[in-house]
Amino acid sequence: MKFQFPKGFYWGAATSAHQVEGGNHNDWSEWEKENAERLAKEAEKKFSHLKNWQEIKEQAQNPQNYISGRACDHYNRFEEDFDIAKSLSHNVHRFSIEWSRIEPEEGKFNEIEIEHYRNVIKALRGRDIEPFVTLWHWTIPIWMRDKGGVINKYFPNYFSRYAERMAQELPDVKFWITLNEPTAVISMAYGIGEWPPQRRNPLAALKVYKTLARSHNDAFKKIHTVSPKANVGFVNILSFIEPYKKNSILDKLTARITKYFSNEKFLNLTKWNHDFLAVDYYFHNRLQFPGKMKNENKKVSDMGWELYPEGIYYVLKDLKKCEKPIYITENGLADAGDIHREWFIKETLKNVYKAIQEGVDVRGYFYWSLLDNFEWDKGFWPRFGLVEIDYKTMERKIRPSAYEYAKIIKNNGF
Ligand code: IFM
Repeated sequence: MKFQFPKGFYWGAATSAHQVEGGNHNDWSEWEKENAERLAKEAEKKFSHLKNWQEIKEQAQNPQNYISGRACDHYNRFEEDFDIAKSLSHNVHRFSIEWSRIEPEEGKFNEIEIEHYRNVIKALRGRDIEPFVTLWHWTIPIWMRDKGGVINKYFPNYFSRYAERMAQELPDVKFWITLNEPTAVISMAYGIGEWPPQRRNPLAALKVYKTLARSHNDAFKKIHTVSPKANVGFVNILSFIEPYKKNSILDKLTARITKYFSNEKFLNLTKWNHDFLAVDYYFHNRLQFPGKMKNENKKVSDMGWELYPEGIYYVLKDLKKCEKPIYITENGLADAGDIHREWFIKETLKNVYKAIQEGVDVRGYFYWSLLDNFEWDKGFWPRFGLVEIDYKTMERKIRPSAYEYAKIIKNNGF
């Protein structure tokens, strides 16, 4: 075996509530209804450059594609899905709790929904799969949206009250993730302004850094008060950012500033409050002043994202100085034909292995995602799953790469 991982390494996959459960009612589900027609009309302009445009065209131009609806019906089929994860030898699974189910009205917690997530955890434990539980994977209850959502200065109070309640209700959870990829929301909702509430405003974006950082910090403390031994962190989406020309001062400055806002600022604002670092790795940004992407794009996913597995090595090396255990809580690609997935997972793992050999304390890897799912404003056509979903019949079909990943897991390496 060439790439033998440390004993006890966690191997699995991740999902998020809104993307797989179905039947959610939150700020996103409302936004989808209002924007589906527009997104379908814009599809050609946005995606016709993709090599697979002919294959996705019909779906991408259909407004229904942009409605999460029943998604994968995972809410009702989680047992079946965890059977699949078990059959693929996963020993860990990351999922999220849907806040809008738990607290559909301000201050009123729904016991039935709490019980649902208790059962989800039980189902994982019953299969010897360790749960990593995310409390906020972007969607918010309607009442919170009506108060302004994440920009409301009291958002941290509401969020940490919910987090505390969850810690009380689910005391055996060992790994809590407060927030998923806060900087993705900051940039997509408040920077670029494409996601709800589509507020393109740099000052608002700066404010949201603060409200979300406080949300994490407050939740971190509250969860620890309830469960002193729990491990609590937030998920940071970290890109490998480099200047296009190594000797250009302006390119270097562009890369430096981008790196600060996307990789470092949030971590600095939450500095003392992590038991572990959680990293989602997808992007390589080779930047030319004043912000042009100059990636080589030798291989790209179905969404046109560059496949650059070697970047994870640099991201991990950068985190070594934090001296905390690291979990790769997401890494994956949209690849409907399952052409690159096995290669991508293996290349990524080689680079993770290299970082571990150089002293970085990486303890787990979660492929994104266990299932094909609802990819936010792109809808259902991007296929990230180890398991393919037929959205008409809800049939699950394991992709060949998932079996290759299972072999790696069984051998704790390859
Ligand atoms: O689907 C998303 C997920 O919700 C957060 N991380 C990135 C994934 C792929 O875009």
